[in-house]
Amino acid sequence: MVDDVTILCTGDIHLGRHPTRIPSEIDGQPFSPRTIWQRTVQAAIDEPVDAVVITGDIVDRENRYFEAYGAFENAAKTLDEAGIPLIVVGGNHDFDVLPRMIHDLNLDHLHLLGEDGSWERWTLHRDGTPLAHFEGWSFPSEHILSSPLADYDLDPTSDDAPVLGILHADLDTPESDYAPVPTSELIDAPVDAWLLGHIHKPTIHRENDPFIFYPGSPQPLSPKETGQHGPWMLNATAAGDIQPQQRPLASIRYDTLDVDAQGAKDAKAIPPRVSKTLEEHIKANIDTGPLELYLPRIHLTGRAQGHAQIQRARDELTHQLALKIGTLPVHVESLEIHTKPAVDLHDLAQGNTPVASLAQLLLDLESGGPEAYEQEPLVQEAMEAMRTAHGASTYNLLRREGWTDPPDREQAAGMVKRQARLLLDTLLDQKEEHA
Ligand SMILES: [Mn+2]
Repeated sequence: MVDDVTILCTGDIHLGRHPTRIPSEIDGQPFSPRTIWQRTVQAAIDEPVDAVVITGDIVDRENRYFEAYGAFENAAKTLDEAGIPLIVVGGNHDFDVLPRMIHDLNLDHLHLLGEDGSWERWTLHRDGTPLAHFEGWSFPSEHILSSPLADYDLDPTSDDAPVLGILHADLDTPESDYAPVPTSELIDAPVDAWLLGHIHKPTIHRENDPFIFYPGSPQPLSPKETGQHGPWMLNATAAGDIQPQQRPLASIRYDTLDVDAQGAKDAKAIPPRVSKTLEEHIKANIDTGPLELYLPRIHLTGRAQGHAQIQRARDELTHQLALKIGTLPVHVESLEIHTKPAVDLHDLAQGNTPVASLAQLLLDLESGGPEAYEQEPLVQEAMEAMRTAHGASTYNLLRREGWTDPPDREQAAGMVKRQARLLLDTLLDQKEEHA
């Protein structure tokens, strides 16, 4: 009978990258992933855990020679001095720099597994008895088009200690350039738990036989990475059962929240509604412990008489929406107006006026039926214009970083609808003013 083993696990730290959309008036330095890496190491020592595991992309590709090296090194040395093993694999971002960093560091308790794309096992012992086996594979190059499990060739273990697989890979995404792996291959391998990297959103895919999960990035890095982030405490029994518990060590959090603007008469009505929704949401769903900044994206929904005015006041509103809830600073990262004017399109579509044409356009587009084809030339024209804008050299960097995709038909139709709504409501406002 072997003892339980406790592991602190995280992935995708991306040292050198900074979380996006932090307001410029705030010092971004304390929000760098390096701070959370230091917190993670401190948590490992305080517990203390039997090992720390990182599932790849420790260092961000874009900034690997600058701050990343030192940020990794200092905390790794602290861990080494505490005698806690650190077990890592390389991902698509750090396949080349990580092996070099680790060889230079030359620490006793730091283990890079599966260098050059071969499977490798390292066994943790306590008093001469195996406590856990760690099996890992590292990216040998930036792009890997096939499943690394095809090369799994390790001999079976001959004791009771749990086997933990560590792999940077893209689960159930066959067309991926980043080591596509089907869940079935992970299930078939003689491994009790799979600790994966690459996806930044923390996700448990399978509770047991085997346990499969992405710990996610310990600090979220963009508004797409919503929800709670932080490293995970994993308790593994000899039978290979895993008890996972996330430690919410991240200092920022992104979320997307709907705020009901139903019946709002003007822009003034919005801030109190946003504050109320935020307050309730934070109280009910968020462990604010180590959080130092909350960056929600707000979707305003509902039918509002003040729709056009709210739309025009968007920038102003976004700035007004910096507040504190309890002691937590909150900055609305962006405000998206999805409100609809409080009108009946069928009534408005009667007659031969600009308002009637716009109302008919909206009815056609929203019907999704054959009527929508009537408006197809307009949608195509909008798409062409959006693609031209997207292709402008100004956006070269964004495109290269993969932060922006060329607009598709659906986005063009959405844009036409939003603009038609806006125009319709503006015309109605003017009518009201003249009346
Ligand atoms: Mn990756």
